Amino acid sequence: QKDAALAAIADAASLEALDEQRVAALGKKGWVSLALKTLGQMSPDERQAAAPAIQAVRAEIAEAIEAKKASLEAAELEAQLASETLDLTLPARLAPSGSVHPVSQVMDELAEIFADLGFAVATGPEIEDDWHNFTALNMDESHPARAMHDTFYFPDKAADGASMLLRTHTSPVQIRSMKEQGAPIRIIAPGRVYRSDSDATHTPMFHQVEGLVVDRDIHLGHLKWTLETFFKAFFEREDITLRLRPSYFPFTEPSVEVDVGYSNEGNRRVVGGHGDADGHDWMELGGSGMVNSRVLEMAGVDPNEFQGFAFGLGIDRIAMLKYGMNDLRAFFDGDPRWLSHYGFSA
Ligand code: FA5
Repeated sequence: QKDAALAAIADAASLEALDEQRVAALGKKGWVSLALKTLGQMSPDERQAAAPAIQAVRAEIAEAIEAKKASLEAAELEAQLASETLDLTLPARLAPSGSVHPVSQVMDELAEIFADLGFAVATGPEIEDDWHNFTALNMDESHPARAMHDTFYFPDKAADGASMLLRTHTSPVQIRSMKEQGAPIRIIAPGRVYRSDSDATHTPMFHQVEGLVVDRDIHLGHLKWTLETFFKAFFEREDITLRLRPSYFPFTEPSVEVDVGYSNEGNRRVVGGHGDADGHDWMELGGSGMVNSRVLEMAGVDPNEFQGFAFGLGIDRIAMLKYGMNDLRAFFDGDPRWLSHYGFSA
């Protein structure tokens, strides 16, 4: 019986099976326990002869059970560890990741290019007063050009009586920078501007980058060179063609509108080549000109000593051209699918 029990213990496949064997041998009604009970009915001599053998069997069975129990527990732990192991060779699931918005990307790029040309970055408030946005730029209260800006005004005036508005262009930063730093000066001012305006190429909030260079002996040639050099670097092509078209802004004289030549490839506009060539056209990117001497005066710079040029480019239009996007409004819908379509997110 002992050998059969030891074999069954050795064969127990689980802790439960092992416990059944323990009960069968060492439990109250187990065969080892019953054998021990028979000792009570024996004479002292008989008992002395039989007891050691039965005790030894009990010890042997108990020891076998303990040993088997330890090995079953070790195997169970092993199995658990194996099933809970991380497989580090599995490819990781990609978490959705954010990305830089194309407009921010363009602002970074253009700041870098202009930095190489010696321009510092200047900023001004988006909530601006009437004087900086209009009057100091040679648009007094009755100036008809004010009407073209579709201005968002605040209903209440500032404490000093100034009309407050959302700046309609980055040009007020020209005034603030000249008042702060005087001349000579060489800055760009990228930022948000606001006009009550919306269609495929106009949004109520958009971005401009202002440029201002004031020094001695500055002329239109410097303006043209600067814009041409910038566009070549920005669009990464040598065949950029600029057209400076006579125009009018109250704060520049003479004024020129800046057009760039492009071709249509499918429904995508690609910058490059002469706008008058077959299959080409011109796209207006911004306004510019020689800073009006009245503006220099109002900003505290002596127009007899200094001249300057200024430009204001639509950053969103430039971004559309660079990345082949068609509708300006999609820029500000915040749809991640749109961003990823243009390769801007993971
Ligand atoms: C101006 O805002 C002048 N301040 C530019 C300037 C600066 C001229 C310095 C001379 C010297 P304009 O209103 O044309 O000009 O706007 C300039 C550019 O901003 C436009 O050519 C266009 O690219 C962009 N723009 C204008 N309105 C919108 C709009 N609603 N949405 C997107 N881009 C616009």
